Amino acid sequence: MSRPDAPTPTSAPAVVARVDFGACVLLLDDGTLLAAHARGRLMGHRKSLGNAIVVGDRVHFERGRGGATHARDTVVSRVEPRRSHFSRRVSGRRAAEQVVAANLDQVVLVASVAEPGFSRGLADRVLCQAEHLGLPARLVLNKSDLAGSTPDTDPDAIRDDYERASIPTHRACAKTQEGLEALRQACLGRRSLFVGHSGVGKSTLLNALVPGLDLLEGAVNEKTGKGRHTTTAAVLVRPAPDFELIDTPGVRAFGPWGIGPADLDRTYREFRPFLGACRFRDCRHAGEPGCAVAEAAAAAHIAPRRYDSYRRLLSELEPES
Ligand SMILES: Nc1nc2c(ncn2[C@@H]2O[C@H](COP(=O)(O)OP(=O)(O)OP(=O)(O)O)[C@@H](O)[C@H]2O)c(=O)[nH]1
Ligand SMILES: [Mg+2]
Ligand SMILES: [Zn+2]
Repeated sequence: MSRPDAPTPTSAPAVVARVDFGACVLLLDDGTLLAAHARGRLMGHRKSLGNAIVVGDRVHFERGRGGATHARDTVVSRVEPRRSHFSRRVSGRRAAEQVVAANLDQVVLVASVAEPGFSRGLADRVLCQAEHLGLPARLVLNKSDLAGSTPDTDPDAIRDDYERASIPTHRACAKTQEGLEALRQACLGRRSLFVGHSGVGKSTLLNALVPGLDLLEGAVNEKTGKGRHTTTAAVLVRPAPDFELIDTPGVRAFGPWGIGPADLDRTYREFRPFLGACRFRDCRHAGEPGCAVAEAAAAAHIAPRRYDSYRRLLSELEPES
């Protein structure tokens, strides 16, 4: 017989909706939220990176005596193996992985066409990372009410580049609701991770997709048009069974993790038909003679702006000589 004050093990796992090192908020299958903390040994020696338990993890927990709802009394005892995850390089000089969220079905990269302006570098890095990790990705071009007519402010011009790369792209506006129904349809039946620069409207889009949700939104800086890092921690919401959205804090710069210079070409989906057709087997597509990828870009079979971004990212990934 167990002691009366022993914790009661529960078999049904819960999903981590929020986590701050060891302190978690768990989302139970019936939709209730429960505060809990993780056992020290679960956190491991790389505790400071916070990778041991991330939003989206499926965890087992034990309730304290009397089924108490106090965080101190509910303990996360086990994390189930992840079926997928999204990660990035930690910010700063350290070379380490930061796992952003786990058990994902897709990455929704949110960008805006103005305030802040579209950043091709960030978009391509996030898309490469998703591709590298085997996660489907889509691009949302928000704030279409602020659209311009240059290649980087016209959502239709941007969309053209990405759709040619087989990346589904949404022209959207959280303000006028443009494109929101299509985005909702694309997120139903899945768990989606929303990522992007600060101020592009991730939280506003989630609020628009989920009636009654009240995530904090923050005005961009009037002078710089940049966001103010309003969302400070990843949070998972489940408006309906099988419909889960994860909001994340805006990224300042996105460093890919685990992608070497030799892997990069495969993470640009539209390059694949041309890989293997270059004159040199180890061609990096950076100006070598007889390069099939460069020829495809010159003939506009590959969007030249995507090829330029590949070359830029490649030069950053290559060790300085
Ligand atoms: N004009 C316009 N403004 C929008 C649109 N969507 C969001 N905004 C505004 O953009 C600002 C930033 O929105 P947030 O939702 O806080 O942006 P975020 O991406 O969550 O930012 P972080 O939490 O800092 O990463 C707010 O003032 C929103 O009202 C849109 O479609 N059009
Ligand atoms: Mg936000
Ligand atoms: Zn080549």
